[in-house]
Amino acid sequence: MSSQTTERREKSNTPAGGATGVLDPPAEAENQTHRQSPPIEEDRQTLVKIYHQMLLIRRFEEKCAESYSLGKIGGFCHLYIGQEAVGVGAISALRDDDYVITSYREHGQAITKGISPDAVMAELYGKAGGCSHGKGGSMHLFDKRVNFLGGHGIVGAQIPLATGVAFASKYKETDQVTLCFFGEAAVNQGAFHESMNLAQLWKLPCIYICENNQYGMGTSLARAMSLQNVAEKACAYEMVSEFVDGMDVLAMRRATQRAIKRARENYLPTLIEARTYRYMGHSMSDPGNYRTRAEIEKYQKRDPIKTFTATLNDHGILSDKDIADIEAQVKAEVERAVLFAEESPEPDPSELYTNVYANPIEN
Ligand SMILES: Cc1ncc(C[n+]2csc(CCOP(=O)(O)OP(=O)(O)O)c2C)c(N)n1
Ligand SMILES: [Mg+2]
Repeated sequence: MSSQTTERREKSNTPAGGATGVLDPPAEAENQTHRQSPPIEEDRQTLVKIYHQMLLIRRFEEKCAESYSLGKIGGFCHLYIGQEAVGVGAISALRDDDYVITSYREHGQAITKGISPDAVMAELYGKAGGCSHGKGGSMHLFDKRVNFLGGHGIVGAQIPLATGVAFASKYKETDQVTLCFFGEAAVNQGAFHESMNLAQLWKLPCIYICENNQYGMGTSLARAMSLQNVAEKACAYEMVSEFVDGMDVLAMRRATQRAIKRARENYLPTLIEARTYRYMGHSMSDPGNYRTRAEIEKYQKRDPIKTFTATLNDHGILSDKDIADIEAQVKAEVERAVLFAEESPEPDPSELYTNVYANPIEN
């Protein structure tokens, strides 16, 4: 092993966090973060759409938390609050016919890909008007019409599925790409490594986005992963990878655009590590005793929505009035989604076995 390799490994293996072992962004990313977002190149319409989507999913999920506490949403419910820039920035770079597949923390990505907030909220309420007809709930949102392929509850399960979808696109000679989101705890699964190997070997148009929010349930990354800079793992497969500040929506968009270009033009996969943070517990039933309020507040200071609001305001793209108008519009959209969910009927008992792919045991 060369001394250079040894040195890199030693550096990577050193937990960079404090008492909790939480990772800060690597030094170069920290500089980028504090320096500025990338220069703005997008037109106003695109920027307003991105802003609107981030705010919509933030307010939508605040309402989810409220409805869950009132007992209107049952089962598990994992919120994305704090991570919005990752999903919105990445999906904003896609074409409508591209695919998105993700984990159970997917309300925001589902809405951004084009499922209506009404259909997502109704699904959380377990109602017939939900995008999975009330049978999936929070963790299993699907809509083939917008190429949103779930919503998967098994950690890492979506990674080989995404690889298969990308294989199909290449086989059929379409130029569609697949965006696959997963948490950093999924990276320790064998399925991640098997997928990376085949995607690079077979040159598949798949973009793997690791949302490194630094915790898998209550376990910090430092306690569970030997090489904690996830992007570096791509070198084992000779795959291109990139580290991105996941609190910066435009940085996410640019990195995804670069990956899409590689995927569409040359059928090449990419691994993106987006370092981010979730403000809420792992799920609604998590009291979060494994981390401090100070740690959460540290990340809230760099809140992706607040930062983007300031950027757009500073550049004269959104006035104070525009910001207030969008806030009011979003509030109305969320209220309408709740009303839709409340008024939507319960699934009919006759629907029990439709679209269920388990064979009943035959006697
Ligand atoms: C194969 C498997 N093992 C364990 C679990 C239980 N589990 C649910 S979420 C989770 C943590 C996943 O963390 P991460 O991948 O970082 O995603 P995040 O929740 O942070 O978005 C675990 C261990 C599961 N659902 N599937
Ligand atoms: Mg995580």
